Amino acid sequence: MLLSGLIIFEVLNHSTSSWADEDRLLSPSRLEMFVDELPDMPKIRGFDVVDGVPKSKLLNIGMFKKNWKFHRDLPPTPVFAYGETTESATVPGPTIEALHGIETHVTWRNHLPSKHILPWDPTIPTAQPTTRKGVPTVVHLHGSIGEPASDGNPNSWFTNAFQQVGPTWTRKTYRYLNRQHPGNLWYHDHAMGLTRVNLLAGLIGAYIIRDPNVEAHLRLPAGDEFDRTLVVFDRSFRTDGSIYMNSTGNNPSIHPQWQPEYFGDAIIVNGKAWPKLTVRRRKYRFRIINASNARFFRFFFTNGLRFIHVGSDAAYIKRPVSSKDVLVGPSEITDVVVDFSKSKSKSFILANDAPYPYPSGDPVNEANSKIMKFVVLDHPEVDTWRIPKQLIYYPKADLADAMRTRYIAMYEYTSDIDEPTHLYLNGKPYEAAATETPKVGTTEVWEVINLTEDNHPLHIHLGLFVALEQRELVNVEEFKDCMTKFNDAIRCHIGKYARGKRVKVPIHERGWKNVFKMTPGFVTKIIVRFAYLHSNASYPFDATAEPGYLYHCHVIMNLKSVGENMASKGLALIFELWK
Ligand SMILES: [Cu+2]
Repeated sequence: MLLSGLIIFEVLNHSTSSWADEDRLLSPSRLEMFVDELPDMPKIRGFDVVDGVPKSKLLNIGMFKKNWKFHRDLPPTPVFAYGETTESATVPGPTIEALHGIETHVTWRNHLPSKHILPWDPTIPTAQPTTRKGVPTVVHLHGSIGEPASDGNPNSWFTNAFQQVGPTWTRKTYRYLNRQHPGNLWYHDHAMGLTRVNLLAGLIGAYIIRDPNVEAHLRLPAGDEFDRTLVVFDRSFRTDGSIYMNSTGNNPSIHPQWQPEYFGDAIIVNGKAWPKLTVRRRKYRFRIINASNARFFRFFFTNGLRFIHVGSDAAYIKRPVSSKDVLVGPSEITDVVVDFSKSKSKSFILANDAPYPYPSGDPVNEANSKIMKFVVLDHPEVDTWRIPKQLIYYPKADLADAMRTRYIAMYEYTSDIDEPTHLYLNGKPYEAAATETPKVGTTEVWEVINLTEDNHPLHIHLGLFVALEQRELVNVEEFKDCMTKFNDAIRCHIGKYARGKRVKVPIHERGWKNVFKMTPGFVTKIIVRFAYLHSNASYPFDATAEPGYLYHCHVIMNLKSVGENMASKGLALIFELWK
């Protein structure tokens, strides 16, 4: 197996002062908060039931251009939306509900027009149809353990009616095995160079794998009313309702349009800006997905109500953990229970205080510090849901089992004007040959060295990992100089530098994850497992097949590359940055 990591990510320039058509930008203060009800996205069952027996199902989900109302007082916004029909397509898309052990097959169909609704930058390696017509798309199911050909490789893109396809495209219908542990996933576009704009346009949606055999006895809040998915992201709008995206790059002479990170001031939950939800005095479960391109959220309730964590990313944690706030990076999922019977106020706000970019960017403002409002009904309720003492335990990763240690360094390169131009993983461009070769069924230690200024959520496809330790680097500039020269953590004596303070992994993030927030100036040790968690079984598919898998930073910018040159038996993981 081989695993090639290359990241090219960049750090942002989110300064609003450089916006050329600022006059057309809608001030978020023009939109009254908490006027729209929180919608629930349509649900699509990923299986059939025949004579009481669940059976595999084929879904047809399209991508459509349509108008979407993000707020009562905002004109309709042109978006790209997932759905079974144009009429039923939504932003975010429908929530797919899959059943453990029953396959869901999806034919993802591109019905998009010949031109994109957002500016994209041709100087970034980008999927480009030879006809120059059509919007390339490809769907990745984040958190899925599945075959490479159904993983949504950035070069497996396709345009409307499959008229044009990318170099690694092989199939119209993706096969999701759903043999993994139950939990929360999400699907989103992953097309080369267009991930950032395709997500901004609306190509995102939730996917839940349920396993009643191991979940029912937990008696966590269940059913449409008490078990809800919240897809949260930030956007800016123009006065005509259209999505605002700066189209002047931060390094105009190098990338005319490319902005390394996107931040919007309006906070959208399930497709509405700052919605409200009336709740009963009882427990609810919220599966919260941060679908922003670059914004971190540190959620908290203004009345001090607590989050009771039951899962992180796609897996349950061992036992519930209570906290006052929760930091959720781009692409991360937090799964919590909130007990509204404990609320001391009739209404309160789910708020955010994470600087952007995180952690050392601008402080939040009036608009982006608010997420949504909760109104609690007066009358007491009999609550049959509970919070069990134990959730689901998956065997721990044992360091002694680790086959080897890899060092993964994130570097940032800047231009003459000190603006970021690109970020590499291990100093290699995206197109470089894969250098690492993990084996299916094994465990490895990765030491992730973040030499950039920003926190970067690292996401690994296929494998799951546990974050063990975060250790600050001392004399980081000296170490960076050496690494920039030699790109070799051992030769640069990493041990001499990785001896600053230790920062503990938050208790609710100590389970198996597929994303972890890599603190700048720190080395984070993770233990990665390439096997099923619940059974320890190896994969029932050839994980070494082309076109491999990626690992990447989930501050969505653009996917900068998936090497064509991964060895034929490679489990190629490539860094992307979600910017
Ligand atoms: Cu993923």
